[in-house]
Amino acid sequence: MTDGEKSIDRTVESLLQKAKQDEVELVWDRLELQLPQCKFGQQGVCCKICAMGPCRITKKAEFGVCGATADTIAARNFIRMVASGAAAHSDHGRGVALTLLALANGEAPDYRIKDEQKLIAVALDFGIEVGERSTEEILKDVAKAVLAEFGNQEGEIRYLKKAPLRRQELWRKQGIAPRGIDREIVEIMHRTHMGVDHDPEHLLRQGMRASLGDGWGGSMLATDVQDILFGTPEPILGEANLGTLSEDEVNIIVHGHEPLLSEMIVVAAQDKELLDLAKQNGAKGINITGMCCTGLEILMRHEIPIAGNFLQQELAVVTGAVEAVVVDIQCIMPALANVAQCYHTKIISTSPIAKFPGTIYIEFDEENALEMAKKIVRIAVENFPNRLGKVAIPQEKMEHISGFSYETINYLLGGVYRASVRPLNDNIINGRIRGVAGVVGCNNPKVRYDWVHVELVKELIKNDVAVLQTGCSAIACAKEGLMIPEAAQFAGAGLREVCEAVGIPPVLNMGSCVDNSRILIAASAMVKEGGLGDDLSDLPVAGAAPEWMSEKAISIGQYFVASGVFTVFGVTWPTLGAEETTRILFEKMEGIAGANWAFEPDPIKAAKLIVAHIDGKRKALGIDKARERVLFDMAKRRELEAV
Ligand code: BF8
Repeated sequence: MTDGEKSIDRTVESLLQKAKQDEVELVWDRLELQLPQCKFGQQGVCCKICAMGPCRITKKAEFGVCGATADTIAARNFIRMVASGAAAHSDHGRGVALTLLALANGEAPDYRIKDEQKLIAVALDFGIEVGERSTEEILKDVAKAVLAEFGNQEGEIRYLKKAPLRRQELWRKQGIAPRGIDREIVEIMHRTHMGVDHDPEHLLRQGMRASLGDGWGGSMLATDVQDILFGTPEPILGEANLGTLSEDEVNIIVHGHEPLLSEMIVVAAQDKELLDLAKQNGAKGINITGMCCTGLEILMRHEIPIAGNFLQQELAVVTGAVEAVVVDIQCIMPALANVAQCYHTKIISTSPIAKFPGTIYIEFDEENALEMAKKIVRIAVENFPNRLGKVAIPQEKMEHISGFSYETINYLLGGVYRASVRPLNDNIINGRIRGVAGVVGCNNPKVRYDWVHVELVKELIKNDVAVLQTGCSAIACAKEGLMIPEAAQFAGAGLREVCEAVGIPPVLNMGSCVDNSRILIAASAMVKEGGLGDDLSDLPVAGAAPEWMSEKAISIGQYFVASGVFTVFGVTWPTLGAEETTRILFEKMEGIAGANWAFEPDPIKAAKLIVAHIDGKRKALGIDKARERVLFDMAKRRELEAV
């Protein structure tokens, strides 16, 4: 691949050239040094869970030393990915829930309840008495109830009840309703230990169960608690891409996933003393931008610009204009520390569970959150005079409208008094909107960066499929101008008409990766609203992660599928060396959960799979022929009655 072919994002080519001049090694260089990558690992048939191995399954050696088959090995590897992904999302949920409890106990003085309505809604979901009780009392009960979901041992997690009734029954019947968030993850680690569970389908069912504990548990709780603490997102006009970095201000990038610290950094950056200090150091001000999911969290709530997605984290440092990158957890390349050595950038890690050699470590402490944030901002401000004269900020930046929480979509469609997804269902039934796709997930340097996301999304909207987005996929489409109302010009006639009538883009940014739970809630509301079947698997909807790389993406895909949503992944597929395990995932899951996985790296072909799936669902619902609503007069009604 030439530099120009590595991405459709024009910031990439220029910064790759700068990196070469500055003799900095980046993710693409390291990938090249890894080639050719191990096929056994890529296809899921390398086992290293015990010291008799590692074993690789070949035609000559069909069994591992213990006798495990390719299918057992691939299924075990696959659900270990689910376990890790579910653990990451859920531990994030636990982290914000602990802050909620600290707030209730008066131990997190810098935080507030920003959305009291959401607090009441969550309390009601948990069966917590609201009545005349004080907010503080309700808050304490909610925090304890949320935390109890992680360690629950019996029964099932509470939020499963947010799904349509038919779906809940199916989960129970299939034995995949998660009992507790942590329990299902631990059980995966137990079952995949040497010599425990060897039946591929049995293993994959546990993967479904743990993933549901993520989607309807850890992730959903993370989203709700963050909405309580920081506010439920509403539409905002934002900017995306590296052009949001500032030539003459102190640039601080917040990167990772938890908004606990970044919310405080936003506040600290407005501190008069620090702003004065910035001026004393020759800067015009303090510019906060976001990266990856932490970036999306503060973008959605504070209009903070987003500097980029996963593959731009190193490039941001290469601009030479970043005084500090403040990181918390997940998707932070350890290479950042090396790249930063060539510039003046300080990498500041903050999570007690995520340390990076070669970085400054300032441990996050919710009792002194704002003070800590100020300390971090001060380090960045004092670093401004150290810029090395190697500054090159790309021009590219794009406006976008983001902040489409489920509540906002409801309100935009139905208005304040009749907030509902009814107009969405009606437009699906009358055929203006063919269906809905959730396009989410990461970037992966193995494919042309951002291109697969953008091509897939463009093809979908061209076919009247409305697109809901989260994570790095959302940032990719924001950068490409697909999240402004004018993007309706790329949509098919029906979708365009609806977008223009409601005043929304055809591609909606719903937030970070834990916010995929918002997509589950929106889909459940579509079922409950009526007219589109009585289970999530009846809906003309689909999911996709076309440039995935992380285990979290596998957990997300698995809970989409286990929730009845057909899901297509691109790049590579981690069980291709095991025929039966792959068959269960691609063909047999439909009989268990009402949906299958699919693998298709070509975005146009992936879009075709999604459209064909949506058309199949429309046919099953009897709405495959576009119908306009006909208003019957009295004569017509009498005719009907006569029949
Ligand atoms: O959780 S999309 S690269 S940043 S894993 Fe990571 Fe993937 Fe981006 Fe957010 Ni999600």
